Amino acid sequence: MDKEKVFVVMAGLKDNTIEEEGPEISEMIGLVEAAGGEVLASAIQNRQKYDPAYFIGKGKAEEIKRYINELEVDTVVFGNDLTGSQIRNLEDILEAKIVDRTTLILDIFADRATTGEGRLQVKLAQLKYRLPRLQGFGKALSRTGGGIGTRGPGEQKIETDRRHIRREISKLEEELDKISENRELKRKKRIKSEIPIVALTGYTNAGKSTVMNAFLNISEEEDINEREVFVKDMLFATLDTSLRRIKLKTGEEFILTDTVGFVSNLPTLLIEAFKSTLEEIRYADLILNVIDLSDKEIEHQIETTETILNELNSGGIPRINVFNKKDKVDHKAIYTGSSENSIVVSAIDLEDIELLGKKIIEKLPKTYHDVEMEIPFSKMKIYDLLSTRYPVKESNFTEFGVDFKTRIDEEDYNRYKEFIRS
Ligand SMILES: Nc1nc2c(ncn2[C@@H]2O[C@H](COP(=O)(O)OP(=O)(O)OP(=O)(O)O)[C@@H](O)[C@H]2O)c(=O)[nH]1
Ligand SMILES: [Mg+2]
Repeated sequence: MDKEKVFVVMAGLKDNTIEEEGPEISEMIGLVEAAGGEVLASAIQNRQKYDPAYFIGKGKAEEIKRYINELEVDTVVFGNDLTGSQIRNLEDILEAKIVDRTTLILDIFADRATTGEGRLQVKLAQLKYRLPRLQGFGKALSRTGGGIGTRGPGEQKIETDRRHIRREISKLEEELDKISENRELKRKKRIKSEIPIVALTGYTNAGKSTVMNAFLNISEEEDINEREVFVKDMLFATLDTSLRRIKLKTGEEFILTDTVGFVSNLPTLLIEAFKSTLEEIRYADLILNVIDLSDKEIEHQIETTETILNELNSGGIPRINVFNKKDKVDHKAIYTGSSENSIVVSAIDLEDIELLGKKIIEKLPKTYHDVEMEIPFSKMKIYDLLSTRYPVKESNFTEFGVDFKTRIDEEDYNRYKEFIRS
């Protein structure tokens, strides 16, 4: 099938301008491609304020109309969000399908969502976004019937009845609440199990899922094939959260979570819809923030990720910045901040992942285990050492040695496993 031909339009404001070939435009091109379209050309306009009727200037719209006639464009994608009446007015002038930024991103998500929860979340976000824009979308989308901007899980046609949509929204919210309660229960169970949680975050396509799979590869567990997660060179390959238990050779364990990637101006509705998915990040003991070193727009990538991590209130969680894909760049050009909180790796190099594993253990708040131990008389030195290091309770001498309860850290737990009775 031929790719949908797209013209990208983006507007900036005087104190927040857009450049002709700047990072915002290349991000938009990536998003259009992720939605299955092909960008033929783009236009930008920096304005004092956005035009209430046409978003960009009417003159600019007319100029764009001439280009799109020439190029035989199917769809005009705006890199900003539009109101219902702006969509309608632009459609009248441009005589093409108009898709705005949030609609485009939701469309990609609709295409990618595989699990029940992901699909419900996307559908909810789509309906909420459409509700105040029905007039605009109703007309714009019925014109071409299909393609970018029209995808939705389990949806045949764009629903235009307000009451019906509202009912649908409450139904979806109820269903999602139930799933979220269930998730909460599971989370409590995990917290009780005392295994620390490490969350992967970062820009989409930075390599989060690749890091996850690399850890599975060096993990002591078997049957990793079944447990590997999906990796692909595309935006938003991952939409759902996966949790995997990782056990390092040295015995330390943690749960690693992989979740949806970030993109700049991630629509608020989408953050809201994916709240319970993104919440995994807030409950983490440590964040592994993956950054793609080979990205030409690395500063934009870092800025975006920082903004979203702030919005998720994750400031208090210890963090390691993982600068990834070092195999794709000239080392001399790398700037990665302080080495205390960052590491430069290639996720496809398992030695690098081992080093990252070490760093994770260093950074993780120490975990303690309540244990009952029995140490034979021949190893009394160990008892002496442990009793100076930790408070010892209920110690009793038996005919074999000493029997006691205490609370020890992960390292000693692994070191003296043979003496632990429970
Ligand atoms: N050369 C190189 N490629 C890598 C490295 N790490 C990941 N990649 C590639 O980068 C692409 C994206 O990797 P993913 O792991 O899917 O990225 P992600 O962050 O999970 O992306 P989303 O799930 O889409 O948000 C894939 O084609 C990987 O093979 C690396 O260290 N070096
Ligand atoms: Mg992924």
